[in-house]
Amino acid sequence: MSKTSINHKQKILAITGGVGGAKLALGLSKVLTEDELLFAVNTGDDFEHLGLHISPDIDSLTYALAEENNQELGWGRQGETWQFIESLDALGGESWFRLGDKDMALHTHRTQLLNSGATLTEATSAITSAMQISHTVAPMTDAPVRTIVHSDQGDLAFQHYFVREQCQPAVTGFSFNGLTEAKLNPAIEAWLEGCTGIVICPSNPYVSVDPLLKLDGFAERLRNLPVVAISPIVGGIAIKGPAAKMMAELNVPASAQAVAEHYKHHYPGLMNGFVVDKTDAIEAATITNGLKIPTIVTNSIMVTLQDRVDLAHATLGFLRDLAP
Ligand code: FO1
Repeated sequence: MSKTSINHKQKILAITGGVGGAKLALGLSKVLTEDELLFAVNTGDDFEHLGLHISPDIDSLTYALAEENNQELGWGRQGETWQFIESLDALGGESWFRLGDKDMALHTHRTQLLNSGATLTEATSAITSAMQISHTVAPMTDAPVRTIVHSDQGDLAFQHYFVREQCQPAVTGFSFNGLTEAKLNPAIEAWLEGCTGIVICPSNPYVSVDPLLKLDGFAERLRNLPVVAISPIVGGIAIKGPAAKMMAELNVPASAQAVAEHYKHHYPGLMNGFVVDKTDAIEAATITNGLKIPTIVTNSIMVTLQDRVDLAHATLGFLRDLAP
């Protein structure tokens, strides 16, 4: 895939978390060089497990950018074997969080780097470099931030909700332990100097995007930049993950429009543009005229690599049109 030679310098920040966001991230990485694009990643899903520091959203993005991600599962690495986790299970260990044999190398290496004093940013850089990823994958912060899911089965750590309980509990809300004390990753702060646009990838607004936007006044720092979000909801369903179920439980319609309303309500003035799938073309007019957020319609269901690249081009073209 040839890199598009943009006639003027672009410096894009892409906000991503989870599997849906990682799909567009790969498309963006094919269009923009490492000097034009930086990824800011949610770390609220992180947790300590089996003595390991697990960073699922960093890993989903890393494997996606390395084109090593497991397309069937959506998470983890392709071509996996499961000897470790099955042996652990046989020993009576905790096997509900499926750790593949190759994936285990990444978790143990990261944990060893962190235990030897590296920051999460440094550990992530060591791993992405080793996997020949040229773009920067920046954790939103190096401080510990942990998403807590409030539900009808009590307060749950994110992975307990998402994997152990398989998203069954009905959610009533979310909180982010450690968020108020956490500082924005300096690498992200530095990138904002001269940044020409922000892409909010099609990630879960509540648990993948909100932690980032609420961190250290980050949303305020984006005020005078063109910001475009791609809806993670298409035709009333989330392409991947529990976003639609969460919305239903929060008495919010599972629609692209409701995602736009979420961002407008919580971050007034932040969103300059919204991208919906052609399935939801009818909502585009309502979002544009009702919410006063210019909205474009395109194909946002990414099956092939070309779909990912096409959505990246459509989003970047929209950002350029919105730039002052
Ligand atoms: N998701 C699952 O639904 N089941 C799993 O067993 C599982 C294991 C896993 C291991 C490593 C990793 O990086 C991610 C893993 N995920 C698993 C996905 C993960 O829970 C989610 O991708 C994010 O936390 C939500 O975006």
